[in-house]
Amino acid sequence: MTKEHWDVIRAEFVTSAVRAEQYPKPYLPEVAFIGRSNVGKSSLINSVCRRNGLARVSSTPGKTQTLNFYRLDAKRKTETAEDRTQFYLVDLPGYGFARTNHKNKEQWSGFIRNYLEEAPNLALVCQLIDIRHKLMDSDIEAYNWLMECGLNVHIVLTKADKLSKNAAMSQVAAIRKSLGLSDTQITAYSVPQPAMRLEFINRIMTVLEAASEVNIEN
Ligand SMILES: Nc1nc2c(ncn2[C@@H]2O[C@H](COP(=O)(O)OP(=O)(O)OP(=O)(O)O)[C@@H](O)[C@H]2O)c(=O)[nH]1
Ligand SMILES: [Mg+2]
Repeated sequence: MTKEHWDVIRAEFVTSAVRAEQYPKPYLPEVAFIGRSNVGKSSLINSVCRRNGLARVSSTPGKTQTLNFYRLDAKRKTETAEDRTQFYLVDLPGYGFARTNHKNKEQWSGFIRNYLEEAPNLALVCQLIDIRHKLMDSDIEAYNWLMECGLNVHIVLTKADKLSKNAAMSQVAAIRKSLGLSDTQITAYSVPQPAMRLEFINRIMTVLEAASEVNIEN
């Protein structure tokens, strides 16, 4: 990372929502995290924000039950100035047990679908997949549906510490190929390995800047 990288310097929980009128104001660009239950969405938010306990984590699937909005302040030092901006991270309930779990099915056909299909400020969806597993039908279904919605998607392969470095790299290559992604649309991530954090934050910021979504002040 160069001196000019972005870092997240502040994060706070703003609100939980299940209906559009509960989405927070002021509107800011949003980055949503989706993936199977237990894949590590809430843990990734805590890692990006460097705040354990900001988003609730559990070893039991189904912990997150609402759309949870976190407001982040990001900063970048350039040679002549200091840039600052704000955006929301949005933690979503997991998918994957929708077929067997009535409540999860209702959430996915209801407020989660509404949010992803209609959110006008949604600049990027990070779809998380456990690096140890092959793509599951529910992952492929979700990915195809996000594409149909015309959303920008970045794939994050979580729990990279559970594999050797070589095995992790092979998984990145295999999933990249199956989904037909470019190099910049997929990253591996591991919460206990903080070296990946800035790389990931800067991938997000590149997308937000390219979409001219962020209001950069200096
Ligand atoms: N080893 C390892 N464990 C992780 C990592 N990320 C998350 N976990 C563990 O995975 C489990 C699930 O994490 P959560 O962050 O609650 O997962 P979630 O996707 O938010 O789950 P739901 O809210 O139920 O959909 C917890 O036991 C975490 O400690 C990681 O990078 N490495
Ligand atoms: Mg969660």
